[in-house]
Amino acid sequence: MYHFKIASFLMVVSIVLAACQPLSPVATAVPVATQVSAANSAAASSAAPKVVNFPCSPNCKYSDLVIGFLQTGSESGWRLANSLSFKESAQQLGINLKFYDSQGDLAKQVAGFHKFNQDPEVNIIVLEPLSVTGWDDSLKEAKAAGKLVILSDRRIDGLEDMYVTFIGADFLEEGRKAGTEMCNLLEGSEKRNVWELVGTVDAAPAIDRGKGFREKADQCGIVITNSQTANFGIIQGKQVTEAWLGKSKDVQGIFAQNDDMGLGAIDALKDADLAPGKDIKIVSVDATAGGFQAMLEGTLNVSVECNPLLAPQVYEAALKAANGVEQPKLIPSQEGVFYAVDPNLKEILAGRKY
Ligand code: GYE
Repeated sequence: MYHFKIASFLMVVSIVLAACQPLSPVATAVPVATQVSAANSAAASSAAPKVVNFPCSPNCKYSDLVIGFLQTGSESGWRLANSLSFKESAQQLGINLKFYDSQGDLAKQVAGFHKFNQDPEVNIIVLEPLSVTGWDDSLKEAKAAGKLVILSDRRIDGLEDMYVTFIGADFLEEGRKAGTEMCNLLEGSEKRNVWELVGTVDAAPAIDRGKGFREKADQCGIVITNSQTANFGIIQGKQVTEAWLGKSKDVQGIFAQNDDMGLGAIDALKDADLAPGKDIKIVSVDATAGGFQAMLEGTLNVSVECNPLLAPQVYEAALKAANGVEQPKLIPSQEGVFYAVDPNLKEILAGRKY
């Protein structure tokens, strides 16, 4: 029940945070400090703006940006840290942020996109997409409305010319790292049956991490004997694992596509009197505080980092876009891998923000 305590705490935080959100997903404005000096806007407005819809261009400042942020929901510890990164950085930089919580519902996220396209105040839209497809109309409408669009956290399929840049992780590489670690952990093992807890269906991290993991797993004789979505959630991670344990205990490893599902699996294994991290090796992705706690406890063996603190890079790209600065289509985030056997794990955790 240990992780349930951690996770319940994280969940309580998320539920409290979610509870603060109005029932129907509406954009909540984050208060800002306005720093626009009259001189700047006067100077900027005399010359033709470099970018349509930005009278201040090419001398825009953060306080000229009104950003409509389309968040996926509050499904995991990673997501909470990611939302906080956007709210806190907006406050620090004086950006007017309209935060939209899609509550894990793609239709609501598309509706939120339309709402921002129609909002005359919004000049930049940041999308963290629940799915890799379904954005053609939203992006066309944004272009017609002169809104600049930035993808954060997750990629979409194609449509590169419809958004400024994508800032986030290489999920395929995260999957490969996880596969390599599971191969190493099962090296001496006679059998290599692995169960996979998959993230939200059609979401880029779920698709790419699974692909990357299989690339490496196939090379070391790992057999994936169960694979099912648990929507990046701890509760579903536990339920899915319990159902599998009800049928068989012939498993040597569990690949959880995020820490939260991994914590759920660990609780299910404990309830079944199995020893997670020992009898059954566990590899997950995110490296959040919850994942670190489990590694320190020895129930999680490895967590591949996925950095949620994307806001500073996204806001920097937004300001450059407003000022007409060309940017690469992909701006990767920096990430590592963390091990339960690392003697410095406690110190590392003490210095982390998530
Ligand atoms: O791994 C998971 C979250 O999109 C990278 O979404 C993100 C993933 C992350 O729910 O914890």
